[in-house]
Amino acid sequence: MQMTFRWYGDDDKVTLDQIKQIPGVTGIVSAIYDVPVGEVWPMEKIIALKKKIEDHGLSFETVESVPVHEDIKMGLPTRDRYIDNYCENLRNLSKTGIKVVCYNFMPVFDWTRSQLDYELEDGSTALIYRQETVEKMDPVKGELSLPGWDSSYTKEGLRDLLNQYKEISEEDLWNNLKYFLKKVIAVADEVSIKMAIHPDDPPWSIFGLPRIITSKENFDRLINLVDSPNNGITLCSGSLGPNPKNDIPDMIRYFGGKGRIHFAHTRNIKITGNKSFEESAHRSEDGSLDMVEIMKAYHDVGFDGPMRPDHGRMIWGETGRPGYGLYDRALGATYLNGIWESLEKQSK
Ligand code: DNO
Repeated sequence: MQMTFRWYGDDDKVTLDQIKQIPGVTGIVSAIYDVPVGEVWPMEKIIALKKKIEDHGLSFETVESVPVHEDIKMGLPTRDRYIDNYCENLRNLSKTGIKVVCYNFMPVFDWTRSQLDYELEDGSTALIYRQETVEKMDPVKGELSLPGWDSSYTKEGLRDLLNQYKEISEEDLWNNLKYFLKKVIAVADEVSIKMAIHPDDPPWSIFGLPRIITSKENFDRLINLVDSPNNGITLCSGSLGPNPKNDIPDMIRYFGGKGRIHFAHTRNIKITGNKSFEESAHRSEDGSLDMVEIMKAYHDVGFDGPMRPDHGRMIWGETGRPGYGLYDRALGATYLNGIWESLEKQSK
């Protein structure tokens, strides 16, 4: 396992100098953020990003994410151009030493929360999701808390997009994913890039949109759409965890045993009701997931890919990008590294 940390580039309040000082963090996960979704990332931008990271003594082998254009998810005739661009990105990334590419296939909205600054008992703030609040929200009116969303849509653009999705069923989305993967995995095979789909967060439909990457069964269907070792997953415990039916250690053993987990997002959540949860601190005691069992499953399957701590709370007065401050994620990385060290020693 290689412990990594997500960095949003020069606009990130958290600096590479700070990340470098977190014990045991040796790699950066990043992306090119100023190119519109669906376009080709200029090679010089990729090279400059890699150089900056490596100049800080950190490695850069995982991209999160190369986003998938909505026309691909909707299966529009224009999708082929965007798929060609996607393949071009993979070729370019592989030339600069990238080994893993994370992406998602969530229609319109990436990860979604009902509040970004909910105050927990200890005075820290966290992101939370309450189904009853989300049900009352109208995304077109801009009432959503969308930390990870492409906010470039106008109100009209968003309304049109949501209307277009009314015609698209879960099965349509599966077909569109298959069409995408057939072309993209062929290139991934050619250039040795491991594709790692991120599960839908939360793992159920929101605003009536189809969502399919939500469970063990669906991950299994995904890896069989195109049967290549490069067609794999990002196992995100915090995205899958809000559904108590998702047995995360079992999924790690199953997909890790098949060599299909290419990237691990490891964080805890606390289930607070039906389809409701808070993003807790990483420790098992603070949330609903057993983090030792999760790390043990990774250890048992010999996971040797990149892992990162995931969303942190805001603590010690820190302000910044929701979920992506420095302090709590650094504590998370250290906690996970501690469990890993203990597992390593016990297995010798
Ligand atoms: C949230 C992230 C997601 C993830 C994308 C992958 O914090 O895990 O936004 O990067 O879904 O494409």
